[in-house]
Amino acid sequence: MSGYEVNFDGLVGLTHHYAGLSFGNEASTRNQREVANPKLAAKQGLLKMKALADLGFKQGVLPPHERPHLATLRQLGFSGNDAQVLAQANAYSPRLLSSLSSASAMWVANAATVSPSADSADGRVHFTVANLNNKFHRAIEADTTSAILRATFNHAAHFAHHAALPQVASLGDEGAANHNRLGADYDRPAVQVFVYGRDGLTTGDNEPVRYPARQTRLASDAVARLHQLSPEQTVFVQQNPEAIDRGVFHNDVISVSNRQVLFHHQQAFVNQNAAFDEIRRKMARLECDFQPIEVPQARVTLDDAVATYLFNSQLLSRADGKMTIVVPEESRQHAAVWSYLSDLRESGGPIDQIQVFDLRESMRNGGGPACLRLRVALNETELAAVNRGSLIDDTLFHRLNQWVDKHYRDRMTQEDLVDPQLLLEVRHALDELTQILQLGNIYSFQQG
Ligand code: SUG
Repeated sequence: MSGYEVNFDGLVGLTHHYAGLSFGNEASTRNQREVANPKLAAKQGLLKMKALADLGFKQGVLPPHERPHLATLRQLGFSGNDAQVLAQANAYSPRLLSSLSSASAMWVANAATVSPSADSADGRVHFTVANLNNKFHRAIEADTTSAILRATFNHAAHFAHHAALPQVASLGDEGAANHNRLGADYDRPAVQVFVYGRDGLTTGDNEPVRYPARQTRLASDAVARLHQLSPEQTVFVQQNPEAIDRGVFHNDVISVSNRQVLFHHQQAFVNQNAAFDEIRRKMARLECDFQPIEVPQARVTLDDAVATYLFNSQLLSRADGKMTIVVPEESRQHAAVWSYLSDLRESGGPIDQIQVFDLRESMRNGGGPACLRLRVALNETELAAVNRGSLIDDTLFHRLNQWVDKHYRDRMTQEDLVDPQLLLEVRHALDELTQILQLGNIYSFQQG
């Protein structure tokens, strides 16, 4: 094994709450208006980062966004001082204020699509910020995400940054959550698999009918072009529309890759066999065997997959060449899924360890272990060019924990968002965080 997969996790923001904003994401709808605990949410995320760093995996962190998002509220015509803007927006529509206060930027698997330098013609790591066009509360993430990624990967010789695709439905792009990479090593050429839910140009017959397909083929094609990927190293696969209609709103809820392995559900893709033949053929050109691990419907149903987030797992390569699977507590609590995982561990295959994390606060909005991380495959030189303050070690973990203790509330509902004091708390905390992470002034409130 050579090169590194560095997982950058999103730190949960101070306004984390349950707003029911994501139609098609069943947990989000089910838990609308429940009381959230931002402090606990942030600490659960930090514990995952720390535990994986302690196990020897490279781990980074990406900061939350400013919420409520005053700039968008002003763009919508609310005016006066900040407190007045909040009061007007709340009087107009508490749901609108809630939408512009979501901490959804924590799910950084949707921040961008990332292509490692080994695959791109110009030998740089490419990032395209996701436009997240399908949901208003997420579409407003793009500008800040762009500033954060540019500050974290701030070296033009190594890192190429692309703006989000135009904000139209036909170019809907949800980032790395719909992207897998299959190959021998992180710093050697591999095959990139782009998964889309609908075409974007034409209305096909084979589209979901109940829930939206967020990612379009048109967007995936554009990202592959921007990242200078060769057609011989890319595969475009449609996600099974039935799975989307059952609540699989991103591909990372039904499949996950690492190196040569694709861990996936039997009903994940359209024309699954043909897609796998293409992946196998393209990997063979790179002298790598494809190793799909298919979970049959008879053992884990689509509904079980959505309820437990079995596939929203992280597959991490250890120094001994074997893999650890990182799953949420909900997978352990489910008899059929846990029995499957236990058999997988004993099967003699590449995945022989299971790590379980309690991420309940994020899970209740439909975000599991894999949603919370952005994978960035880097070689040694590129790793050295990453902003030092963004990589988790003991010292940073303790500082971030203290920072959370100092600034976060342990209870958050929609009613709290109108409080101008909350906005001040958020800005004060984020200002301090940019210093801890040494990111410079990335927020618009720091520029004024
Ligand atoms: O976009 N939930 C997010 C969850 C994203 C999960 N990410 C991946 N699968 N990679 C979404 O649906 C819910 C917010 C609310 O309802 O309060 C939300 O945005």
